[in-house]
Amino acid sequence: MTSRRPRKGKSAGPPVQNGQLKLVIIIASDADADRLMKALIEQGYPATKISSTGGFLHRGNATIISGVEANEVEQVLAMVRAECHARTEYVPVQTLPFFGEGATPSEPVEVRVGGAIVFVVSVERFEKT
Ligand code: 2BA
Repeated sequence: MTSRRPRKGKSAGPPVQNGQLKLVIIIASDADADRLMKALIEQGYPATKISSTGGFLHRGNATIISGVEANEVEQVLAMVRAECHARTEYVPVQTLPFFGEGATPSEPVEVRVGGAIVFVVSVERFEKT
């Protein structure tokens, strides 16, 4: 994979417009997100990690946002696929939001954990002040 570094001259100049800039929003488990952050920064991609919480499992996860050029999105997605692996886990049904609607308390429920949820959105305007 080709490295993107160094990111010279990005802090100056006019705002980027016309959809050339994409915001990649990645929701991942904390462990996967730490590795992904390290990989992104090593490869020269800007990234911000925000602590977040999954609505279903109520577990802490991480949301990474990375603003990149449109032609860099696929490289970022490749890194996400390399670092974030989905697996299944059994969780006690009592911890889930639907507990009480006919579920048997003793039955653990299989859920997908890890992996990543990714949104790619066009950025209307980017400005650094
Ligand atoms: P959670 O909402 O805590 O969901 C954790 C995992 O539980 C999900 O993994 C999914 O496998 C399962 N799950 C979620 N809702 C379910 C339901 N109604 N019934 C059965 N199983 C359910 P992922 O799909 O990989 O999602 C991981 C985390 O990504 C989510 O954590 C949430 O924080 C975020 N996420 C997923 N889809 C999203 C979306 N469309 N918009 C915003 N955030 C999303």
